[in-house]
Amino acid sequence: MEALIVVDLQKDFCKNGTLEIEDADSIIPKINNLIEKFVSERKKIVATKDWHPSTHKHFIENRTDKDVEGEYWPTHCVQYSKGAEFHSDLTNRFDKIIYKGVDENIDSYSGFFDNKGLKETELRSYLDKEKIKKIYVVGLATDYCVKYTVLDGLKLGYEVVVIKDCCKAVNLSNDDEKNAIENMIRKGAKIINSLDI
Ligand code: VGL
Ligand code: ZN
Repeated sequence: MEALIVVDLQKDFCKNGTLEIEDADSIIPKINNLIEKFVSERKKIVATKDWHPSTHKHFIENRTDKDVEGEYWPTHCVQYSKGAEFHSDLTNRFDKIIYKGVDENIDSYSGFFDNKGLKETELRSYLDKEKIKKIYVVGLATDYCVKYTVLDGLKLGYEVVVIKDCCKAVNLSNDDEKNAIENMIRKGAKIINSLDI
């Protein structure tokens, strides 16, 4: 079986969000078309949600002299906040929602594991229960949560397809999106366009 994985399409990453990704809103109609297609084919659709406690150590606002490993970000996707909601235009036909980044000390870019590889979400057990072997990944952001979800998916043995025009990158550096795509291809992901599906 195949499933669609919609990564972190939450208000805080979209227009006027606290961690706004350029042009993020433009992928929503294309993702909605994919959702319709997967619904009509009776295939499962999973969404991930970045779901941080307000005390999250990776928020710039909570930074102390004791540095944490990894990046700092503006406060975003705080549990139960408006910014953590799905974008209002996104078709909510999800069979399963995976919450990640719930630990205040450890960030979690991948939908499968936290950044230290210590804790696992329900994603793998859900996919395995549904006999899903191939996943199509879309959403935000190409160079963070999409990338790490794809790399973990490959490590776990799934066939992984990234629909590139249904993803947007943070691009803290100019080449981040390009490097992320190259990295995912090198590790075995297939990159396609939404028109090719
Ligand atoms: C993400 C930065 C911080 C993402 C989440 O969804 O790619 N990026 N938290
Ligand atoms: Zn986050």
